[in-house]
Amino acid sequence: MKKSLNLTAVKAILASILLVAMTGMTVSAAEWKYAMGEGLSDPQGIYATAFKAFIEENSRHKIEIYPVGSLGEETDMMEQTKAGILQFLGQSTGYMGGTIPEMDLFTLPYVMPTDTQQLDYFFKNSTVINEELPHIFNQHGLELLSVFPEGEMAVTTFEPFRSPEDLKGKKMRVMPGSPILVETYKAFGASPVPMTWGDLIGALKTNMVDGQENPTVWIEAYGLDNLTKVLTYTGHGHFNASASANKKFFDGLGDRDKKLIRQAAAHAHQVILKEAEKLDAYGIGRIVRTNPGYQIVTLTEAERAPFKKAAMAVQDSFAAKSESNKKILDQMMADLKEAEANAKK
Ligand code: 6CS
Repeated sequence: MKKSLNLTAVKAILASILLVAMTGMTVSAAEWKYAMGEGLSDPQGIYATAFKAFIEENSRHKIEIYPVGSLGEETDMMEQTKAGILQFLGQSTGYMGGTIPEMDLFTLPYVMPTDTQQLDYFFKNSTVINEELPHIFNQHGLELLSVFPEGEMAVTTFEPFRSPEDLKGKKMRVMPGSPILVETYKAFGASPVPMTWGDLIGALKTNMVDGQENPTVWIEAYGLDNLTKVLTYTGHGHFNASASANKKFFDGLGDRDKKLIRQAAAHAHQVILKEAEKLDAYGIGRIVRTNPGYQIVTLTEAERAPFKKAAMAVQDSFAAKSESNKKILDQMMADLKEAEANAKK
């Protein structure tokens, strides 16, 4: 005998289909992959862990975090994300300028401030990050979620330096995805060597390179102070990282999941910005305590002057590469002026 569904059951089925369609409610739980260029206890790991916690506490979805090395080098991750193999990417901006030229904005010498209050204001309020870069990331198949600071760049070498002349002929390792970092160290008198993080320790041990730059929290965490003799503050740069999603994946989500991801990113952004205010002090504090014989040099304003002069040509070179680069640099300068004015309040 043909069983016919009674009217109530049909109505209930239609209502639940309508509910899912209207709310974009994701009834199925998903497992999303998040790869990053650092370890879980590093700044990018702090961000990713906070992001994961928010997603898993507010949905049935799961986030699998892949720290650097677990899926290959940081250089591979952008392509894996653009291909949709990964849903989320945590990446150092120094690895991105070769693919997204505008991202070399964050590696320009003597542009980013070193003051943590100005940085905090900038990373929360800047037009560059909140309005301009999202469109640029979309053009590259990515959905920008966050850009955040990890600390002032410090230069570690085997010999002290105080001028571009002192750096002449010195092989200085730079992150491998940034034409601007190459131009910067050439302008500083050195011979830049683009190299992934995975090759740097060995290169320092075998004197394949004469020095490198990184924030102190990273220098201390990975023992770079034990592989070099001098740490020099030049004031020329800041280490920053980004978080993004594969755009096709993101666009294919329902409104509810899109909102969930945006809220998780905003939460993780707040968590890492709070932490970022302390990272430099943590880093140098631990170096001084654990490696008391390590030489720390802070260049004077007079010693910084020739480096700053050389940096102007690099900034002009960045702006000259495209109309988009010039536009975003002009906006960055305006955002930083606003950050300087507001941080003083
Ligand atoms: O120097 C590097 O390549 C690494 N430095 C930091 C602070 N994060 C990850 C990156 O690969």
